[in-house]
Amino acid sequence: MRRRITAVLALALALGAAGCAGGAPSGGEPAASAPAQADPGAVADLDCGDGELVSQEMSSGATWSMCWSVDPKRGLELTDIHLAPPGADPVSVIASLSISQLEVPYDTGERLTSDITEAGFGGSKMQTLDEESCAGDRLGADIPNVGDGTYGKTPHREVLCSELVDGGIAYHASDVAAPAVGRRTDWQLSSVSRVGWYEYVSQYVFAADGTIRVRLGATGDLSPVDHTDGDHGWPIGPGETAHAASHSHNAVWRVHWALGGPGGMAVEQYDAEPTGEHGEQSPIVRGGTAPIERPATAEWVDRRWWRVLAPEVRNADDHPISYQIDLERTDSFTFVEDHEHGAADGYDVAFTNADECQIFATRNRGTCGAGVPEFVSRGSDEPLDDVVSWVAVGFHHVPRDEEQSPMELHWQGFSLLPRDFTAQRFDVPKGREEVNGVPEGLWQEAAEELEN
Ligand SMILES: [Cu+2]
Repeated sequence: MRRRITAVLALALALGAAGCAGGAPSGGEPAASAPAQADPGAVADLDCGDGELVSQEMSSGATWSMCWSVDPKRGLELTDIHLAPPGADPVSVIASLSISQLEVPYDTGERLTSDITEAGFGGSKMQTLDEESCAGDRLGADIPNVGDGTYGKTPHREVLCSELVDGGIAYHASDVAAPAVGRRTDWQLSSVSRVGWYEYVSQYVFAADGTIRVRLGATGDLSPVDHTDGDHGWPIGPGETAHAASHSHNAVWRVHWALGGPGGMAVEQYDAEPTGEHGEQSPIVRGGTAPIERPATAEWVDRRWWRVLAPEVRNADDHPISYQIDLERTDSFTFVEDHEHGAADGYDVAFTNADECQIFATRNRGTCGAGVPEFVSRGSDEPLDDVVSWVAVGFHHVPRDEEQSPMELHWQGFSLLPRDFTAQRFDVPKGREEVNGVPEGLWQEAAEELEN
């Protein structure tokens, strides 16, 4: 309860600060699904169970709220993620979000770890934060030293860092019609887990515009026992000595969506292809979406992206609210485990219906399948509805001299972008309130002036 009050207090302070900074948000339209209430409390009223509620008002006037907890295997898990546009009620976005496997195969073929299912990011692997590792608020949780806490001690430790940072320029736009410059805040939630010689930062960045950036950072030390030759590593000692073995960090996150509420969702893939025809000035490219109706895996190609949408929940422009999965062009991979279990190709993203037994992307236990390719094939004749996205982001790590020692953090991840969550941006600056579609009046005159 104390945490809740602290969060609300922080919210009031943030509101005050936003007011002083000027540029008060005004134009964002609430998503149509939000039930009308006398007092649109921006913080979702959540029952977090064993977890804790955290919330943050952003520079745009939007408010994020969610529960956080620590799973012995998956480490930091965020649940019931809600986003309230400025002046509107919170809208459900994600039911649960966490990493679901981190596989590290060495190029020598001599080592393979599945860090989430073997070691885990929670329990004693999760590091206690201090002033150096967290410049924001350090939040505590009961972290069992052994398994789920049935045995051993369960100390209360500060393991979550909640940090509101300057996110740089949000927009910088034409001084012809209505000059506007604005900065934005980013809210970072992160934890640190030690697995072997590596230390991993699990980070989720909630941005003022509704974007969610999912990140895994790796630091610590290169393995002191994995050295090889020039074909499988890189010399990090003097001359041609100490070839540290190259390896991959194969990460998959599980995103269980609850866009506009649980279930009732759909998935689409967008593609755009050059037609081979040329217009007056440029090649003609044709693009559009196609439904992914049943569980499936998909691979990234140029110009391709996916979105999860709530067809029944509409913004003020009558567009279904959705979130886009943006892979930010990273290394593709096929899990070694999957390949050994008959999967011909890897995937960049896969879609399944939620099943509480389907938790780990590989080495999943139970009768519901050993990993994502099996989850997909088992569910392939049910229509997608209660959508889970499995997002795969790899990083082929060739060690560098500078990584001794310790290793500078290197990051891999992806973004989830709101697409049509609201009819306009959350924080419409003065003079742009009416811009929604083809702009009129002053804007047309300005456009004509620019053309001439
Ligand atoms: Cu590495």
